[in-house]
Amino acid sequence: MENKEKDKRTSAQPPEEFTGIKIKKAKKTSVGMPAVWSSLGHANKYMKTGQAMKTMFKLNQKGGIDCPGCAWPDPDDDRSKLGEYCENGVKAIAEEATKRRITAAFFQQHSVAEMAKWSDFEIGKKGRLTQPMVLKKGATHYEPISWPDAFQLIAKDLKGLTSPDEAVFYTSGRTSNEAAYLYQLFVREYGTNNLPDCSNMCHESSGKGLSKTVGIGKGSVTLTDLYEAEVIMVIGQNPGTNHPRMLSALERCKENGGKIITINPLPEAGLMKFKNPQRLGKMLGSGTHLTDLFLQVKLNGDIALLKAIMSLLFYEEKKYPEQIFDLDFIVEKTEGYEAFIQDLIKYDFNDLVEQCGVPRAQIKEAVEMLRRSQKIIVCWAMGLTQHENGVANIQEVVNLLLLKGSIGKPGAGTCPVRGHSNVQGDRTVGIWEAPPQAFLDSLEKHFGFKPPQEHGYAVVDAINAMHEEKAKVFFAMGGNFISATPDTEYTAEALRKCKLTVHVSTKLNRSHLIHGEQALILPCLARTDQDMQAAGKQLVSVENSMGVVHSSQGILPPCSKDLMSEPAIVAHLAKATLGSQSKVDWEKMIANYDEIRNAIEKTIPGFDDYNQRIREPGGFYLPNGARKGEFNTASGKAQFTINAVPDNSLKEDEYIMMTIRSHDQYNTTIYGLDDRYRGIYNERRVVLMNEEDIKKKGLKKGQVVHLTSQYKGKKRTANHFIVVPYDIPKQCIATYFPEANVLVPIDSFAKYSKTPASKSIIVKIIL
Ligand SMILES: Nc1nc2c(c(=O)[nH]1)N[C@H]1C(S)=C(S)[C@@H](COP(=O)(O)OP(=O)(O)OC[C@H]3O[C@@H](n4cnc5c(=O)[nH]c(N)nc54)[C@H](O)[C@@H]3O)O[C@H]1N2
Ligand SMILES: Nc1nc2c(c(=O)[nH]1)N[C@H]1C(S)=C(S)[C@@H](COP(=O)(O)OP(=O)(O)OC[C@H]3O[C@@H](n4cnc5c(=O)[nH]c(N)nc54)[C@H](O)[C@@H]3O)O[C@H]1N2
Ligand code: SF4
Ligand SMILES: [Mo]
Repeated sequence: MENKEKDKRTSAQPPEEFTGIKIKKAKKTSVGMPAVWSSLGHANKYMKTGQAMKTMFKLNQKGGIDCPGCAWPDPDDDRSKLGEYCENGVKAIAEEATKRRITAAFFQQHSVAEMAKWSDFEIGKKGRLTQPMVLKKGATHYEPISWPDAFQLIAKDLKGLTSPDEAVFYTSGRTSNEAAYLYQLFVREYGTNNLPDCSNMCHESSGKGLSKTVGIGKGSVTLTDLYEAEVIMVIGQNPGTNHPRMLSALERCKENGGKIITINPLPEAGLMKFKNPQRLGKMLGSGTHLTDLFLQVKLNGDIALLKAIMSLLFYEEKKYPEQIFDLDFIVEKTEGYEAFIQDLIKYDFNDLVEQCGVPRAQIKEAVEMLRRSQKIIVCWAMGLTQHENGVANIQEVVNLLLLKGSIGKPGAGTCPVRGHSNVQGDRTVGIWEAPPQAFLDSLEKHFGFKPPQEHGYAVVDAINAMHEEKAKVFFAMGGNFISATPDTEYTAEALRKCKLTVHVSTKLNRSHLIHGEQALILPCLARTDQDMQAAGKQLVSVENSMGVVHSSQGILPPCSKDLMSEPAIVAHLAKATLGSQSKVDWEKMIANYDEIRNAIEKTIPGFDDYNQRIREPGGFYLPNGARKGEFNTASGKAQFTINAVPDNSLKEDEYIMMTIRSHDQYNTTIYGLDDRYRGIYNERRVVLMNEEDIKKKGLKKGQVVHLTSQYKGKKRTANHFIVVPYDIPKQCIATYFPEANVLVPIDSFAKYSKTPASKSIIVKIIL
């Protein structure tokens, strides 16, 4: 109890302190020389010089190291000799291959309460974790623990639970296929499907919406399709910051005569104009205009906008029968067209225009670009998925593509752009609280144990279960749960109620500081580190956003002899927990990761000759029905769906808020304090507002305000944000994630996918 009282005083949120804001004009062009300087400066500041060079040469090259940044794919053909990576890839590498170290002495010096007062930027800059640490019951400081003792401690608590379902096993998306597969195997043999992951907060809405409509929860396009498309729509995504090399693909599409429509409440610099750093000639010129048509939609106005576009297309189709829609495709390959059209024509066009906030003339321009095109790709990310109607958003995108027959042929299709570098692979190999029955059956057949049949907790359910003390052990394979999840204070209470919280991590983060009765930090090898096991140097594999599985092999000497690889941690934990009852030969699995890949090959379709194909340069594509126009739905047809236009009505003093990433962060890892493209420097506690709203509320640029959100009777507050005038629609505002996560209500999430609605939080601004 005493310990719990003390914990309550450590804040679960970043400190509400300012760092000294400078505001400049938002940029119109992205990348180019400033990005190159920025990334090289970053690498040199934090890494040993020789190691920085060595790593960069291997980054994203065939047979090299997969960038631990985002999941954007590498070209199948020749890769740029100037380096097949971006500024943020370099930052991601510099962050994990930092020369700084955290030792036992560091933890002796700094109490948990003291560290909790640091900003995320400060926490992240302390360096790599180097040995296992334990926070004993009632203790104020972490202290060293041996690996065997750490595994015994966890095993004891796991074995002491009334049911395996009282444990939760989280995964973040950097974990390799090999580690993820072994992890889910252990968790399922132990007896639970409680495998929530970062995907629950990310593209789960895409997975759910796409599975239902086109029969596969992944995108259908390849990089080459992007080059060939006639129109690419980029909706709710900021690739200039979050998937920088996507801009090169958009540039190639434009060079081939394609057009780009961007739908976003913000005119994101990266999408407007781009100087390609991989092509010298391009970098020195004035840059390529990427976006042909920018539709500045209101927050969560996408369904209204898409319906407005589709209504006009339908009107055109009536004028020019069979010239606008692909009726052959619709008849042969889809279901639900008539019902969809019946619903569509019910909407009043003027209402739709009002609801989306995009001028009528621009909607017509979009229709002009789409009406004769047959090869359309829609790319999207968090701007579509993180709403209560996130799944409906995706289904509405699919409706548009189905009308145009734009799926299952070259140059056309769905492109949900994935976040973490292996988040898609983790799901493919079994990190899923709701596994398909066929997969469970296949595990049973191959390994001879009965996996749990009931579905487990996704992220939001897991938090609630910990709150209700139905879950008592929280284990995280990577990630930063407290800062990534919604409703920070509520989630903190949930974690503090746990008997044990365990984090397998490369770097210190806030989740180590908001802990259960006991806590463990288990330091692991990172993507860039050499992984040596009994049979020699190991490689791992990852799947990118377009379903290509390829290898990655670290080259740097591990920063401490006390690090373990993620698969080794799982294997040792499994042995300690399951003992001789286990049906799996864990030692054999980790002696040579080929054994893990053999097991994947035997239990998951699409991985034939895994060990051979993973060693081929560039890897291999996983099967994808939608890509071939085969829809693996119950009826074998793609499904039109009816999705209501969400009600975004606001009271006069209310705003709809999105929580977004700055240019200098990777999720909860804060690389720096600048958001260069948006012209915001040295500060993260900002709220981006429309100039007229600022005036109307009697506020001034630079003024400090507080934000509150009220949802289902509960009020949440986040203090101290600096008002920054920005080109954003009226009554829409933006703050950064994770500073504003405290305002995201735990019970505001997408229907079907349970993805927290962190892009449409209703807030008030108070003084
Ligand atoms: N450098 C860097 N790279 C990253 C990450 C990172 O943090 N840093 N994170 C990785 C991860 S895990 C992910 S999931 C991706 C995230 O990549 P993004 O989804 O691009 O990231 P966000 O910053 O969340 O940006 C969402 C974009 O959607 C827009 N938006 C918000 N609401 C709406 C809406 O209602 N409608 C429309 N049309 N647009 C809207 C915002 O203005 C913003 O441009 O990036 C990955 N890559
Ligand atoms: N409000 C709001 N909340 C959001 C979002 C948003 O847009 N708005 N976005 C959501 C999204 S899209 C996502 S994906 C989640 C992200 O949620 P998470 O994936 O949980 O968070 P990250 O910040 O990516 O995790 C960073 C930590 O991972 C650890 N790490 C890094 N590399 C490795 C590794 O190789 N192995 C291991 N074991 N650990 C490693 C480091 O310790 C680091 O501190 O956040 C979600 N939360
Ligand atoms: S686009 Fe993504 S994967 Fe490619 S180098 Fe940049 S951060 Fe890494
Ligand atoms: Mo994500």
